[in-house]
Amino acid sequence: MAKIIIFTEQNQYFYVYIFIALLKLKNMKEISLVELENRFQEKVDAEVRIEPNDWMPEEYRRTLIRQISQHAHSEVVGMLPEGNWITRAPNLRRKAVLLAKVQDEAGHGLYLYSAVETLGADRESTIDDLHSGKAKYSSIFNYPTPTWADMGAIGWLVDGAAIMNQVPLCRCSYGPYARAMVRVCKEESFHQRQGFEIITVLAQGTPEQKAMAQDALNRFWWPALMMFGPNDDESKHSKQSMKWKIKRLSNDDLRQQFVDVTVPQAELIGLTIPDPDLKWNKETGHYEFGAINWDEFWQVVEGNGPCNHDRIKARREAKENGMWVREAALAHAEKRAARKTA
Ligand code: FAQ
Repeated sequence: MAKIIIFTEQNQYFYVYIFIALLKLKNMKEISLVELENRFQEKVDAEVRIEPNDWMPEEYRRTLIRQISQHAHSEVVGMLPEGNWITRAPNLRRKAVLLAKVQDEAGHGLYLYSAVETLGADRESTIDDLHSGKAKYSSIFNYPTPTWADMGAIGWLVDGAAIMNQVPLCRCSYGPYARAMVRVCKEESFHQRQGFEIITVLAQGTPEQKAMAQDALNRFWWPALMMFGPNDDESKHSKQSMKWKIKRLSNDDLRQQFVDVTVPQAELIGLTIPDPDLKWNKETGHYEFGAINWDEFWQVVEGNGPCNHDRIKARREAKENGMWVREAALAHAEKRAARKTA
């Protein structure tokens, strides 16, 4: 039976008391949230890893889901430009190596999707976000690979840039992401060397082969610099991500490290970096480089790059065409479970 509360002189003190108690409870809740956040930051500052069952701010969780799922999508979409050359590799050794490399990228995607799941996100819906265009993936994979030299340029420059960015991520505050990165970086360093070997062989080959290597460098150099993301003052997530030690180095610092390491490699194999403003600065101990075309970067990120449409179409079709395998596996698992309970 519903009880009607009548506010009388006799019970008014009781309700005032309840009201004050509720206010206190609300305050306590706020204090404890601030306290939880402070304790979390102290842990991060003391380099204690955050694990899936630990308390974490909701925004920290969301930032990790965003970054790790975008990273996973990049690995998987990143199989496509090189996958384009598996059937046309120039010899058996090159074919076997390229096949292994592309399979490694699939593996990286799988570790990363698993890391996303530890944060409570649903793997399939993050993949659907990629297919619907809601989720981003690295801009670099929207450029075409018309020649074999592009396999060299991708390994050398794209995997080279990926390592530069991912080695600091091995010290990310979130345990599952940091641990996945350790294995990923070991494999990426093999990828970088196989790419550098391809490009070196071409650069030392016939004039046509050298021209092919130079052309690949010309096309991939600037997009590789864009991989590190917008300049620090335009990077909306960097400040908070660095405070939480998700990111350990800024976009610009990593880009500079990449330029400093890569320019001497190009010189060593007799190729020219396509940047007339590139020069060594003795005082800073770094290379100065020309202006990046950020307009092009944002166009590609927003879906208007040369291959965005084809890349997403290929991923969508892969899911649709593989659906019967999932359905068959599920039906088989259900049948087995039913047999066990019977
Ligand atoms: N492409 O505030 P920030 C690989 C977006 S793996 C597209 O600076 P943040 C292996 C960014 O998401 C390559 N979008 O963002 C391989 C954000 O948009 P949102 C992938 C980009 O997260 C090799 C907005 O711009 N690696 O190559 C890009 O703090 C060969 C504002 O930017 C990773 O994902 C971009 N390049 O810093 C595979 C590493 N840059 O989300 C196959 C992990 C920025 O607000 C073959 N990720 N954006 O809508 C990271 O380290 C970071 O997420 C950054 C961006 C550094 C990429």
